Amino acid sequence: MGDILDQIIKVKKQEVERLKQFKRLERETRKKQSFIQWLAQAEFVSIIAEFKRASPSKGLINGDLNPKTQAMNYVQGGADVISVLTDNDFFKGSFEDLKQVREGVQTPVLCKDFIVDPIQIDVAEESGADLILLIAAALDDESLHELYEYALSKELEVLIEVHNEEEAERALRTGNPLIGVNNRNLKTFEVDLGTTERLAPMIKSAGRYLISESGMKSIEDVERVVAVGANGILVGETFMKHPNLQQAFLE
Ligand code: IGP
Repeated sequence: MGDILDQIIKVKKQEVERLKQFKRLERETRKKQSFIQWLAQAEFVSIIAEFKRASPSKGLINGDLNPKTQAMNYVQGGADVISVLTDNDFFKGSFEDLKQVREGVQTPVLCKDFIVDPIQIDVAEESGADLILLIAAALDDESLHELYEYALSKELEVLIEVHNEEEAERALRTGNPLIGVNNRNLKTFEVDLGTTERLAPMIKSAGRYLISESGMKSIEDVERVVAVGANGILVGETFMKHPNLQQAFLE
């Protein structure tokens, strides 16, 4: 048995087979909300607030919250984007959660999943996503490029997630303007905000938008990543526990 990311990908491939059994009607692509356009004019760090019921490292976080209500709370508290974890096996989320969030908010919505096949992008799009996540650690270069191009063809924006220099280089090579640095190592669950500090110069000097993801619990944490040029922060657990975003970082 490999690490947790290997396990997640293995289960994900079974899910993909199930998704493929439902034949889909071709529909017109929906008009999307652009996070990239928002970032281009943003004066402050943008906030991506995540609907995250559970995680393999933390277990249940606040598993029974209503996705629509929570997303509306997030927006009222100042969130610019809502991220929804749609993985069910390890994070207890679903595409149904994504649909409900979509009903509640006008902001861009990010589908957070372990995407390994275009069919997942179809389902994300149909469920109301404006953006999708692609995790460099979970994809070889060929799949990364193929899925990236497929998402763009559906008029979705893409957040490419990296955790080290090699992944950052691969992400930069796609030309994508939006790069997420995950402070949590998906193989060990260790969190280190130093990861954002280390990779920021590479990403910023290439003229891309930098999103710092995971492990932020205080204003000091946010200040640390903003100091190295983060254009956005992605926060799950802390906001799930304190739906009032203004207070979440102060307690
Ligand atoms: C949120 P946190 O530590 O604030 O709950 O982290 C988000 O960054 C994290 O859920 C995440 C994630 C991922 C989850 C980042 N990348 C990839 C699943 C898959």
